Amino acid sequence: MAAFGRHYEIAPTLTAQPLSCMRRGKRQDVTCGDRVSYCHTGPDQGVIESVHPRTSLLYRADAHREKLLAANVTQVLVVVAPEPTYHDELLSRCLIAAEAAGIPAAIVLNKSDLGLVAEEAAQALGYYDALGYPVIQLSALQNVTPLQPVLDRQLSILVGQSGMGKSTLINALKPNAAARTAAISRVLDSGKHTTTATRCYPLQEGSALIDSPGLQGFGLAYLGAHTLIRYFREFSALEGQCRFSDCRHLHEPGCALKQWAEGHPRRELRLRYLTTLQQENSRQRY
Ligand SMILES: Nc1nc2c(ncn2[C@@H]2O[C@H](COP(=O)(O)OP(=O)(O)OP(=O)(O)O)[C@@H](O)[C@H]2O)c(=O)[nH]1
Ligand SMILES: [Mg+2]
Ligand SMILES: [Zn+2]
Repeated sequence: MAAFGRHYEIAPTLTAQPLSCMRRGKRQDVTCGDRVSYCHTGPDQGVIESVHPRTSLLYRADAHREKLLAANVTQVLVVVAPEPTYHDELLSRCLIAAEAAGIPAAIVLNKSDLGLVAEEAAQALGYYDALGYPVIQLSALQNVTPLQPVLDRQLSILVGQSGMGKSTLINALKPNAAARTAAISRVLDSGKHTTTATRCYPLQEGSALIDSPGLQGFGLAYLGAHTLIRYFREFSALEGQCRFSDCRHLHEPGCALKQWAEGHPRRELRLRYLTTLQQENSRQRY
């Protein structure tokens, strides 16, 4: 039900009173959404003995460390907002991680009440919509009904930068949730990293929503430099069509990706995300 540092909350059912737990040993191989075997060490305390096989695992990693985000989720919802400014590359990385984990993803554009800046963000996100990542535009402060059908019968996770309004969404969807939220910093154009635990909130029967701490980056070190292209929906069909089989899609002549992207700023941007990740992942040993 919840994971923070080496502490966990587990419950036999979504609505039961949770038990405060530690993992046996020093392993950090358990995350929110996991099914586990445990034993009681006290009336409301326990130890996690083992982690059951998962249907999905969303995680990030750099060369040194893996960080599990959630297990068994059936849907990833990347939350963005016009204020603080969302980072398009981070959004892309969240989508790549979902793609690599085989989990369907959608984008929630929050704070639609902010007017023109929200309109501009919606336009920029049209590119992802065309790729098949639905963009759901709403205001957590005014009306979250556009999200309700999307959540039905799903275990969904909200991911995104700090200050995008993930916890505010939780509170709007589940009035007694009392998830902590905090005002953004206009000076720093950022959120305040208010949420520190990953926590699962049961909604109507059969659906639940996981809130997670704001992301500052999203390392994908576990994806091989040469396989990355498969997780970019618009480029995957062009795999193997460059003149040189070892094309890095940078300056090589006859690059199918460069040709296709040329003159289209959004495509060029995504190609840069791909080549950045390729360089990142070929430099570091994982
Ligand atoms: N105008 C407007 N403000 C919103 C909306 N949703 C959230 N906010 C505000 O944005 C700020 C940040 O919201 P949070 O819900 O704490 O953001 P978060 O994504 O959970 O941030 P972290 O927990 O730090 O990752 C708060 O001041 C919210 O009131 C919205 O739809 N419109
Ligand atoms: Mg939060
Ligand atoms: Zn190429």
